Amino acid sequence: MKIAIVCYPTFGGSGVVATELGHELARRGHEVHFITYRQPVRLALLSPNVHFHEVNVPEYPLFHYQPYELALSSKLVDMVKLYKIDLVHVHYAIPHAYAAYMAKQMLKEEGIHLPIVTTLHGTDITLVGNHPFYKPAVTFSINKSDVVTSVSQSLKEDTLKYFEVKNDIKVIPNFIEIEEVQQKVLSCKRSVMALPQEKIITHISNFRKVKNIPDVVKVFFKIQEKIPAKLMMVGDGPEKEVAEQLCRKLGIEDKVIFFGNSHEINQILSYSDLFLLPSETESFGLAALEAMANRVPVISSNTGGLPEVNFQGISGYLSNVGDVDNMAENALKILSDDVVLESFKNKAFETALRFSVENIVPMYEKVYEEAMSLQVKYQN
Ligand code: GMT
Repeated sequence: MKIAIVCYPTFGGSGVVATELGHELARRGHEVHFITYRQPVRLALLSPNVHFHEVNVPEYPLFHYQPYELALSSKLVDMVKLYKIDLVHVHYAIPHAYAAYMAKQMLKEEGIHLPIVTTLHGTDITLVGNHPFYKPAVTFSINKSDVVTSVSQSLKEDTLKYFEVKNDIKVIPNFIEIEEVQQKVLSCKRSVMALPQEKIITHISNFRKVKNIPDVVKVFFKIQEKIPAKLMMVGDGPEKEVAEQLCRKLGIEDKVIFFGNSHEINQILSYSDLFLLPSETESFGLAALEAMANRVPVISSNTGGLPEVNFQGISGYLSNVGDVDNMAENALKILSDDVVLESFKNKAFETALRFSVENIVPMYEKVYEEAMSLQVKYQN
């Protein structure tokens, strides 16, 4: 199959999932065309069957806002015609599903049918998408997609709650390439980050408000009062400064390392003992799954799709949003005893195996076949 993938090229989870999906589809023999405004951060272009087409939006003084959707839909039309693309899979509804629908309509004029698969990732539904400014367009483009998927049951329920959705939503959880994780950990040097007796606690995110960054620091503060520990803060965003200030205020700045955005996620996770994700809302929590694949137990909030990934008392623990005392208590339960820690590490890894590419990517292939068969149905 020839598949166009539209996504955000940034460090965010939706772009990472889209990129890893493209890599895996290419490995399975599909021809994959990434269409976005920059090369996605995890995209390996030197792979067979993988192509990247950049969407350019030239600056023009008349435009207060540059019309990205217009440029994207035009690029889609051109690439579909040039490469004879069978289907477009858009990740994150805004504005990708909308642009894909415009492309579909333009192609229809030329007798070309372009099936659209839309994957909802979270904030496109829970935070941004249901804002009154966007809601009619998001509802429209979800309903005009041939197949809609969501990354968790919780996100499916939120979508049905916030939008008048007419089509079925299929839940396809995010996935992890376990083998790749294992290959990347070989060169790790734990001693660079912490002393042998110190436990390593890690948080990875885009440091937005929704991640409850101050709670990460507060939980760590309570942990380090009881056991020797270091905190690795990986990622960048508006709340990073807030976290740095809080660390100084609590007098723990020498125990916290801020990495910024990193291409060495698996290396950092491979020497971590615990992962913290106390988010306000989280449709899935890909970072938690990446941690688990690296044998790192997770202390998270119990919001959104997190209970579908992190299993209470198995891969880690879940607490109510904002309950930093309970999170710290659970963290210490895991970290204070090396036998308990080892058992949680093993179970975190076993849980991650459920989300392996081998288990999940065929679900997307099935969805593509379904979207393509709708095309045949329409033509008949
Ligand atoms: O919030 C983020 O981490 C970024 C955001 C995105 O759109 O890239 O992540 C969303 O999609 C990820 C991949 O499906 C999910 O794992 C995240 O849980 C989800 N974020 C939220 O729901 C807040």
